Amino acid sequence: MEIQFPVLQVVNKDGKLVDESYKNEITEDLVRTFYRQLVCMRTLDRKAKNLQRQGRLGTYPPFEGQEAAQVGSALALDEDDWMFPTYRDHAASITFGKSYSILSSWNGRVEGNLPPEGKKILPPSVPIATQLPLATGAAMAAKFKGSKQAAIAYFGDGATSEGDFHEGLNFASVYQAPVVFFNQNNGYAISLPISKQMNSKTIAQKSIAYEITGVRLDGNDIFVVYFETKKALERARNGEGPTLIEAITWRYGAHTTADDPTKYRDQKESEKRRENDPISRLESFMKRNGYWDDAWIQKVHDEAIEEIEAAVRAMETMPPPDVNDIYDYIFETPTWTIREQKEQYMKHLRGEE
Ligand SMILES: Cc1ncc(C[n+]2csc(CCOP(=O)(O)OP(=O)(O)O)c2C)c(N)n1
Repeated sequence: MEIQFPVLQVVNKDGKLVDESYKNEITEDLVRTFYRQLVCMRTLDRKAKNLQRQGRLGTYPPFEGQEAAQVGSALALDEDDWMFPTYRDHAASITFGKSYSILSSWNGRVEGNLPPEGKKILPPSVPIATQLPLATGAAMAAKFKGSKQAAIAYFGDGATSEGDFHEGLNFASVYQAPVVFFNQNNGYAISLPISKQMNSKTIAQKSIAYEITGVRLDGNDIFVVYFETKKALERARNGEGPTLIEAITWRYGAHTTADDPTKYRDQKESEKRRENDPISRLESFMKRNGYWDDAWIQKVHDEAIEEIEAAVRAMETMPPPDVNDIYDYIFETPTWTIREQKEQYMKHLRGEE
C-alpha cells in the first residue's frame, strides 16, 4: 500500500527558500529569534554533556541535531498553552519559558522539575508515551471550559508503539481535543532503528486511523516546523481537532550519556547527517538573504556561553537537597508503603539500622 505524506520544507538544506508563500512572514526579528535560541540550546546541550563526563551531572539525554524541531514548535505556542515534554525536550521547555534549572533535574533535584510561575510546562516525562493521554486530557479540559488554550505533547518514534500513543490519539480524535502531537522521528529508540520499530512507512500516516490531520515535515528546517505547528495550533483552537506532526530529524549523539551509539549505529551516518544540520541551514539562509551580521553573530555566541555558564554556577551553588524530597513528591498524601520506606531510610541515615 502506498500512502503518501510528502516531507514539507520551507528552507532546504542549502538555505534556499523553497516555499515562496511564506516570504512575507519571514521577518528579521523572527530569523534572529530562531538563531539566538538555536545557538543557546546547542551551547546548553554540549555543556551538559561535558558536565556529565566531568562527574558534575548525572545521566543526560542529549538533543543535539533536534534543536530546530524543539525550538520551532515551542515558539509557535501561545503563552497560555500546555506543554508535555519528554526527557529529551529541554530545548522546547526552555524556549517556552522554563529556566535552566531544568539541568538540576539530572542531579536528582526536584527544583529542576517545577514549572515556572504561570506556565503550564509539565516535568519531563520518562515513562514513554504516558504524556500523550495527559496532553489530551488537558486539551479536553481546556475545551470544556471554553478557553482558547491548546496542548502540545512531544514524543519520539519509539513512543508510537506504546498503547498510550493510541489511547491519546483516539480520545483526542473522539473529543476533537485541541492538542498537537509533536513527534520527533530521530530514527532510533535507544538502539532500535525505526525499521524494526514499525512496519508503517511513516508516522504521519497513523493519523488516518484516527481521522485527524497528519503532517510530515523536515524537522531540521525551523521555518517549516514553526509555520506548520502554528497552523496545527490554530486548527486546534478553531475546533478543527488534533494534529499529528512527524518531524524528521536525527540525534547526533548517544541516546543518553549511559550508552555508546557506535555499538548499534554507524557513526559515519551521523556525521553525514550533519549536512542537514538545523543551525548550518539557518546560517546559509541568513547569508543568502542579507540577515548575516558578523558582529551580531559573535554577540549571540558570546551571550549564549555567558548565559549557560551562569546557569551552571547557579546549579552548582544550590544548597544541598533535602533528603525528604525523595519521598515527598510522589503522591500528595503518601501511601503507607512510601511512609514505611521513608521511616526506614531515615533510621538508616541516623545510624539506627
Ligand atoms: C514505558 C517505558 N518503557 C521503556 C522505557 C525505557 N526507555 C527509555 S527511552 C526509550 C526509547 C524511547 O525512544 P523514542 O520514543 O524514539 O524517543 P527518543 O529517546 O529517541 O527521543 C525506552 C524504551 C521507558 N522509559 N518507559
